Amino acid sequence: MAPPHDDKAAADFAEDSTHKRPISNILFIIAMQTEALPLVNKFQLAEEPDSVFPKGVPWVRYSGKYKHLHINIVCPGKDATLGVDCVGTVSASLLAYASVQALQPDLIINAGTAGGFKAKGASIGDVFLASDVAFHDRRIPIPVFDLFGVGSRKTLSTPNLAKELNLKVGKLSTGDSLDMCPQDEAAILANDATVKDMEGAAIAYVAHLLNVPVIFLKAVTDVVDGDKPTAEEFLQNLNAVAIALDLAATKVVDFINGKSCSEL
Ligand code: FMC
Repeated sequence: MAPPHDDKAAADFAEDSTHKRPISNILFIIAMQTEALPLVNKFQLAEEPDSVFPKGVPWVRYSGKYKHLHINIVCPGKDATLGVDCVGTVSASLLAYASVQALQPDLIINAGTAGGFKAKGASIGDVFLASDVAFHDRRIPIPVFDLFGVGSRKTLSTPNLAKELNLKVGKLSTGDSLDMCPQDEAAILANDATVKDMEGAAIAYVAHLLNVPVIFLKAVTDVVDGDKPTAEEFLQNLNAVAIALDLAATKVVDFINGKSCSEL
């Protein structure tokens, strides 16, 4: 059943029997290979050459067993022409859709880096669990279409996970740019976001369409309301923060092992 939109949906979700079954199949969706590889090594996953994906796409899948869990990590891979990771909402949505169809996960984890707002308590290296996701660059100033554009959703409620692992919890805002123009800034403020990324809300949309619970683990590589240029700070911190992210993701998986969604 879908990640709930509101309190009633959340209550229905908690009642759903699939929600009470132990989780056995986890799908990580990770935008950048630098973010994914430490986790691939940690779980001793193997790259799957017999791809479940259409021929010719750059998407990469690693899979294996860790404790009682089947784990798949999928990445959008490198752009065929430019050789860089296919970051952003378009690749993330396509990959999420194809992966869920092929792999039928019990739970999706979107793990990745993000910009953080120090005014909302974020610092470099913090790992956040997102309580809510929304878009900040889909401006449609027509009644109701405006709300569709923002696409605000609650994520799967995971109070025990947040408490046990001492993770910070905050709202995540998604857009297709690394930088932030004044309109995006106003929308991020309206979304009350602590962290911003380029994939989260798109993956939440697909997860909702296909009725799969999803959680978001976002590690802060750059302080958006700080004084350093974002791109420079992002590149400087990417490797170190990827390690922090992967440590947190490992603890999350260890916590999930043997539990159902309703116990998170
Ligand atoms: N703004 C938006 N995205 C990011 C960010 C920021 N300040 N820092 N790190 C990211 C994430 C995005 O989700 C992309 O996958 C990648 O890192 C940057 O291209």
